[in-house]
Amino acid sequence: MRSQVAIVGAGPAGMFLGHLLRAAGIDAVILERHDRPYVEGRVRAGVLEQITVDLLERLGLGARMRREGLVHTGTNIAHDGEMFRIDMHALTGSSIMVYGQQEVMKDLFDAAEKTGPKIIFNAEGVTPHDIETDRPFVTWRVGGADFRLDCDFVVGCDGYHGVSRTCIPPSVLKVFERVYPFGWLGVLAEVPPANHELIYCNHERGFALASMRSPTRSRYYLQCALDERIEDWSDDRFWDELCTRLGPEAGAQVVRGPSFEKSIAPLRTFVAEPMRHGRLFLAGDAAHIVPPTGAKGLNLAVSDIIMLSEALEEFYRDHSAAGIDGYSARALARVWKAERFSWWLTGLTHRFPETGPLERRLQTAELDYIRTSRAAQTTLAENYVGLPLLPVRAPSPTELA
Ligand code: RFL
Ligand code: PHB
Repeated sequence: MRSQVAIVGAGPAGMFLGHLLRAAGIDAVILERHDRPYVEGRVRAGVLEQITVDLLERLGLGARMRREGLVHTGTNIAHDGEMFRIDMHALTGSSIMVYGQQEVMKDLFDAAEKTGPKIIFNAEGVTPHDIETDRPFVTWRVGGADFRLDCDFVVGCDGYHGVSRTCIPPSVLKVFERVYPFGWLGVLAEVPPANHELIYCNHERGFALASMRSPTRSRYYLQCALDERIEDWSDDRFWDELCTRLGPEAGAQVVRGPSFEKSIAPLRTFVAEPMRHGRLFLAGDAAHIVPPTGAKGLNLAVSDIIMLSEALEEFYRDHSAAGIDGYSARALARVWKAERFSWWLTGLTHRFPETGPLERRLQTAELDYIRTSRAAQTTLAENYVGLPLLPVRAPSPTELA
């Protein structure tokens, strides 16, 4: 088999890239370890930045999102029972879209069934070869039979636990990592959300987040210990703890009901550099992980893919390697800013083992500063709705003054 590009992984990064390349007339095959129901069934991201919304529209896949997605012009921060709103739209001109990753994946897979790109599910033992040459290839097995795909480029969109990153020699790969000393216990329930917008909550017992998937489906998270067992969290215990952390006002709006998904996710800050080695590129969670506090993971995968597809188009259309040579540095410049934001918002809103009375006063002071400063709210809002794809020209000192 031959294609111009081999993509490992059919998560958001792999599927968006496959569709973008197909639209540009570049042929790609996607190799996915699991089947479609598994990839589509994972309950993950809920918040799309404008770049992700725009990309779905550009690919002609925006109709259901426009109908069913919820546009949020603001977000809320609660602190020990008090809540304030950040009007993102007034501060930045942009909003966010609440439309679950499961819905995004359904739209991407449905379209692929009609138009391509080609996806090979249940591909076991996917292995990239000869990535340091001009003739890389990928091998895998399905149902005991061996397959090989020759290609010009391999793109690793295979997430944090994927195989692609391991193909970059340790002497080349630099890894930056922090594992947080807590996780998020997440619950999905078929009940109306407590609030029409999200609430990020700092409470002395730990962080909580009130989110949603639709006007009738709520998504809630509680900061929990890493060794916590799901079995110890009955629905009643979850709702009680959530209401305590959200405080009397927002807590009173919580509608309780049976949960139909409950899981614990670890939190990690992770970046692997460079995002290209020879004919192998990394994109999305394969190259970087953010703690979910800023809702950046899926959106970062999308910004990588936009940059990489532009670079590959330039390679095939103009016979220029400038784009692919610049991909890693260009993508990492945006990745590190999103990493910084997610790390900062996690630090501001969570309880750490070292959080004593001093650290708590400092968190309170910073939250109060954000509540009362337009400049601080603008900084938060700009990062939350998503930074531009291209670095903004630095203003001169006189322009700043
Ligand atoms: P994915 O989604 O992990 O997909 C990788 C795909 O590669 C396949 N794969 C392989 N295939 C073949 N061979 C191999 N050896 C393979 N190894 C792996 C896997 O089966 C899988 O299908 O990575 P991708 O595409 O980079 O997408 C990243 C996003 O999924 C992730 O960043 C977000 O879900 C993160 N995230 C959020 N992001 C947001 O932008 N907004 C949010 O509100 C948000 N909330 C979240 C989140 C992630 C969470 N968890 C559970 C990690 C909330 C949570 C709780
Ligand atoms: C979600 O709805 O799953 C969600 C929303 C915002 C976040 C993280 C997760 O920051």
